[in-house]
Amino acid sequence: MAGTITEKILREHIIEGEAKAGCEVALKIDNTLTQDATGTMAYLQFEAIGIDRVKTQFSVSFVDHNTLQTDFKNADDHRFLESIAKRYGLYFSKPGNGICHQVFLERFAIPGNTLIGSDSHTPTAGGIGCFAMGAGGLDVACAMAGAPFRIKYPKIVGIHLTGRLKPWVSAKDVILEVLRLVDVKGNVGKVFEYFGEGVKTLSVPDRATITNMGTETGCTTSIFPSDEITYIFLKAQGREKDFRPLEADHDAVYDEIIEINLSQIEPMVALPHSPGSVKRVREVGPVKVDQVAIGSCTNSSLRDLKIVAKILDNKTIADNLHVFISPGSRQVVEHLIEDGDYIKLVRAGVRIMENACGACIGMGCAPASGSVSVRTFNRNFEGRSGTKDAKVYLVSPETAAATAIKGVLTDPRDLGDYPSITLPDKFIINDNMIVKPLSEEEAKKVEIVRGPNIKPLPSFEPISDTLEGNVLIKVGDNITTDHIMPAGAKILPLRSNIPEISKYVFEAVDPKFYEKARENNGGFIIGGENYGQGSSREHAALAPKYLGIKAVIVKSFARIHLANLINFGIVPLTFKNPSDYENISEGDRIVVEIGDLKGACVLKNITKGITIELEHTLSPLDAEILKAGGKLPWIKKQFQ
Ligand code: MIC
Ligand code: SF4
Repeated sequence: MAGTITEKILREHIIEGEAKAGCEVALKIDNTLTQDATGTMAYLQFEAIGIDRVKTQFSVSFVDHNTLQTDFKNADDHRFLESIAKRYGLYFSKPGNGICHQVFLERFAIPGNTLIGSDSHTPTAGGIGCFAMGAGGLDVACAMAGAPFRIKYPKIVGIHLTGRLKPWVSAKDVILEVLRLVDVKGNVGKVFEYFGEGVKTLSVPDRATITNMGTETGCTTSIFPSDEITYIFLKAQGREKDFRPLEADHDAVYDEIIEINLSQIEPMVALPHSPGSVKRVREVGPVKVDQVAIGSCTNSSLRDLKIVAKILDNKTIADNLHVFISPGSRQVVEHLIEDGDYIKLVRAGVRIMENACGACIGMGCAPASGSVSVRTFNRNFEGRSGTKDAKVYLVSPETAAATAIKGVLTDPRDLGDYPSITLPDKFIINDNMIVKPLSEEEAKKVEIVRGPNIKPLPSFEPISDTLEGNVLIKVGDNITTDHIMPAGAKILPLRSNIPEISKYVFEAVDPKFYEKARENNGGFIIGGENYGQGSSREHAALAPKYLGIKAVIVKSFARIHLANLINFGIVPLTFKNPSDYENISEGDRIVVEIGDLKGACVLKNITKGITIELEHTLSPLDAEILKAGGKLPWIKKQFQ
């Protein structure tokens, strides 16, 4: 049967449901990944389900986000995660081994497999032809317990690549061009599948940069074929046995096609504060820059850092700025050292940080007040850098390096000849920071270590048919999970402590939100389009739930956040007529009749004396889960 890559992989993994766009399907999940900031919750939930060992082909637990150890909290979490991995049969990648997505791509990802990860950039593995999706921690816990993962069968958008990138233009510019075309909203339920001759000109790490930042479009995932280039990468990683060819058939039919001629792409930049505000670097002009940061799971591969080293070789960074580099993995660092690139970076004046998420999630390297930071990352949401009034621009490694030399946002083509780099036929393979799963017998003897930072999971009650309360906050379009539940060096260490972290919900949007939620005994959130875009952090649902949020009523939701709301028993509703958004204000008293959530609902605005029609996209199963008070009580029952 002819098909796209997506159809081929999904066909092999659908356990239940119809392969028709918009219909719910249950997928068998081959692999899972977690990172520390979402992982502690995911494993507390896995423990609560009560399974003795992970049931996937393999699962990996990484530590890459909370690596600053300013007190016991993060270190406690690391120790907990290591003991959990040993107890339940997972691989454990130690802090310092690298960013989960980069290490997963190098050492674990398998073409044709399904993967879910408790991190929204899990689609990075789509660069190798793996069907990889971000999910809430609870969904990952369920997959580890052997339960299928449910999604709406996607619409498949074919991105037809022709031509070849010109010198100084790289994969990051391709995904920025995609974002310029499709923006950060309106892509829920789509898979972006790349095909065409242009694909053959991109290496696996290039492809992974594109699928990584594809997350910012809000799609379910992005995927590339698995072809001879994939084989070369896997062979260089000593993993050729994991190769499997996987390409769309010539007569494959896509729901929509986007044409991109790689030869016509120029250096691009996403302006503050959205990855979708994309322009050509040339159009933006020479903005004065205070900081350049290179790294993150988007642009920290060996190729990316080698090109930066080549550009900075025998140069000095401009006087007016500071440069940080966070390599993606220890494999990348070992190569930079062996190949003599590390010294080039150090000599140029770069501050080389740990191979971890670091600056990308505000774990250090926060810019100065009101300053401009040019970064190779994937997100530039307001305040995410750790500095509320900083302006963050997103660019390619080439543009970042050119900017570092010139001191102003610079089109790298201004530097003259494009340096050439060579990548190894065989990467340095050193897995000594990956702890392998123990045998079943050994695993049973492991004691789980819980420090005082790990608080038990809160439990929630079934939901009644009528919800009543006050509107606690009304927000606009494109609210990110960073707005709802901020990250950064101060708040991230509280991820394993829901009562404590809930004090920071909406902190930057309304510093009084926590008090209001407490005084009103919970209530409602009203929002616009694309509510909950960005991170997969389930804390953006779990902490509001803990504060008594009953329902979130918006114009539209981002996919992972919608699933997280259902998982934690907050009712996600949308306006039937988006203009009704205007008919509710903060402080209004409202009553929502949800009944059994099988059909539409009605909202009575008691303060304004009006009635508003609401809708939802909940399947009967979602409704059942919600009414039970969330997925944990529901899944526990299934396994009993
Ligand atoms: C992010 O990039 O926002 C994060 C931090 O990696 C999150 C996960 C988290 O909040 O822990 C993500 O992308 O899902
Ligand atoms: Fe880490 Fe940033 Fe990637 Fe999130 S986007 S996984 S914080 S590097």
